[in-house]
Amino acid sequence: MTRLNDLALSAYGRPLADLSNQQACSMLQDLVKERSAALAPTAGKRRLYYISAEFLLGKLLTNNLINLGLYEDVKAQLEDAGLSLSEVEECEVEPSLGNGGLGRLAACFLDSIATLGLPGDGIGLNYHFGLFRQKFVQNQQLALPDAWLGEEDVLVGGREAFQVPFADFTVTSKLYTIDVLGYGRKTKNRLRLFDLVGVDDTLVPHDSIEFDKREVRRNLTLFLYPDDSDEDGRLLRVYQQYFMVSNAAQLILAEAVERGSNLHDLADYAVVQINDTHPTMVIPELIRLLEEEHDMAFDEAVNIVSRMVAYTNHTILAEALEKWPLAFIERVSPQIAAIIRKLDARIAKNYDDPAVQIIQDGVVHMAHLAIHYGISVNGVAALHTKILEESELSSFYRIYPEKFNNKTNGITFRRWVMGCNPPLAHLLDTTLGSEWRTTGDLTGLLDHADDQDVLSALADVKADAKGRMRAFMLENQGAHIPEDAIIDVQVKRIHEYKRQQMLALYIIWKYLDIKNGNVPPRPITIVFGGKAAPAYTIAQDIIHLILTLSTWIANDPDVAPHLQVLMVENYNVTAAEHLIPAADISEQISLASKEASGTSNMKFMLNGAVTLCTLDGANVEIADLVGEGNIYTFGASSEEVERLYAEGSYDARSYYRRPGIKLLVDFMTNPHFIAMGSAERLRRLHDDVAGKDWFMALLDLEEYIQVKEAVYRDFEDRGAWARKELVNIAHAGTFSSDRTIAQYNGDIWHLG
Ligand code: 26M
Repeated sequence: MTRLNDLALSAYGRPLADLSNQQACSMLQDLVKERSAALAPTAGKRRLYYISAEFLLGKLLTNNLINLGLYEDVKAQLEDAGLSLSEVEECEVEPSLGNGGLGRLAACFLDSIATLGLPGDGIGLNYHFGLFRQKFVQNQQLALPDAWLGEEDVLVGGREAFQVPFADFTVTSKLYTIDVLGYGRKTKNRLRLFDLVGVDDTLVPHDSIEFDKREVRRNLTLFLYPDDSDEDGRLLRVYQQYFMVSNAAQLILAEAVERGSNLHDLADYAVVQINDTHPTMVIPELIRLLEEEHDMAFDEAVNIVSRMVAYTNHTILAEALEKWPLAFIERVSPQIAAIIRKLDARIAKNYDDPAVQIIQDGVVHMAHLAIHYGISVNGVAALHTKILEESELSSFYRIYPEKFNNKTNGITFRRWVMGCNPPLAHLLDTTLGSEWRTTGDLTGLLDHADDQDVLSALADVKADAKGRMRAFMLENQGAHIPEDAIIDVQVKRIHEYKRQQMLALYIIWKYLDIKNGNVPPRPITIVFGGKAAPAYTIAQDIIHLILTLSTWIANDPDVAPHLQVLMVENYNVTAAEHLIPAADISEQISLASKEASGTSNMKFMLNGAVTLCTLDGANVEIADLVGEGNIYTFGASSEEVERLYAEGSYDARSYYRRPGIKLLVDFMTNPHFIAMGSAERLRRLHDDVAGKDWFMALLDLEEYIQVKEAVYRDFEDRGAWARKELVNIAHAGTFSSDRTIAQYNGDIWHLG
């Protein structure tokens, strides 16, 4: 392999040992670029296009070095020169082109598609500002623009691509490419990111994410999900979506023709996976292009497109199921609106169930369009798919049972163990041999469940990860974590259904219990991380509660030595890579039925955390695999929850009135506590939890407290805990995204 020292001499005229971290970082990025430029694109007649409004990539350097097989060698050479790869990679800015689970899933999928050698590319938008950067000021979230592009150099190409016709004007797009490498593969795939020619970054001030939303011709690709709390923002989203799918459709047709398609056989050349409903307009856009630009009859175009599009559903939350007023679509593209009307008319003619119409009261239901005119609809965990079939989408399931299928989510082991936890990867190699790196099979560990050497090596791996995490928290925000603390983590977007507020109520309980003299045997550090949508008031209030509790407890000398509450600032993929390997306990406490799958649950498990969870999403599958004794479950079942909603019979007040619960909820508004924070936020959250509690935190709170106490007690039996860790890792292979992608390919895509 290349001598990095020679590279340094030729690039900077200095030996490797004299490079700054920044210089070493750019040099390695160039090396990766050169290596990947030499790889040929994965070939195949039929190609997958994974269209997604989000790709939450995270830093790319380590991942690319791993996939190119250069990682160990580069690390060693850097170390010989007195540099450290982890410090070098800190210079890289992470592309945060996603909000959370759905965007990170897309990134894991690209890695697996390339690793399996399947011909498939991602298509999305080149947002100039990724998900906002989160700062904490006065214990509240401040949202700042994330100008990742200014500093980054991962994009190649940037060629003018297509014309996109909007109602009142036509724009030109620019196409950027990020190479996607597979693990140990000689071919590559690509992430195609479309940008707008003429986009104007100066519309965004440097200290705020507000901008003029009406200037579409200059702002179209500036932001990932501009705030959609007002009409201008929502209209801009429709513009973005149409821009994304028009480019996607034009690219798909051009490439199919290049590979020899006559377009009548397009479905043999391309298959499109639409990631949630955001790219659904690709259906009418493909039809439009086949009709208008390629003289195809409408019926034939509809027929072809309906055989090449598949839809993934990621949520049952009504507010996240996209519905656009037809009038909006009309303003963006009258042709698309006209095609949607025709597609709707066919459905209206054939089915009289009002629940399956595409246009209802002038509103377009994007999911309905995708289901009627696609080959497949899948949920992302077994329970989620069952809920889609039996309740949320039951009217569709009755018409098209054959279209429904489950694809339980997965995570790429390259990033979520090899990249973020090299000591664990090494232990797996020495215990099992290195085949797990490609098969994902870790069950061989079960043969070592009582092997004291392996268990103690596992304890060392965890201690090591905790050391790296403590250093990260110190560096990131000056937080000191005690060395022997139990690490209990909830990281994910802040949302009422995920119930960060329930963990906050537990913290209040624990605080009072310690005040009463019940001192835990070792310090407990509870770590939160996550961003709240700027327009989502209650989520902001929850952040404020957590941060205020953090300060309150840190200031109490009776409690601070035993209980610490931290919230990592600007939680992102990089922070996740530091936190997850260090966790002892993985908090997965959504209200049953609401979390479609979850994927951090899988990342924690793979890194040896024990899960504390409700029976929701993929937690159900984790529980089935690891078995009782290796997971802690609590709370109402999804059936109970669905019944409570159906009957409208959940009464938050009746739980609030229980003295043990009232004490905890009212703590939020106790005059001393409130004096530390914002009375407005704390009162609003208090009243919401006590009076409405739409996601039923109070319903499960008492059992949650009991089970959490049991978890902490069990942690003290260090031998038994190490065994639980091992069993969890051993079963994590099921959640490799390589498995998920092999299933998508076998059941839906049929590539290669
Ligand atoms: C919609 C309208 C306006 C603005 C934003 C949105 C929107 C953006 C992202 C709605 C939902 C979005 O993402 C949903 C998401 O991340 N879902 C998660 O998907 C994961 C991968 O399948 C699952 O593991 C999680 O359970 C699910 O919550």
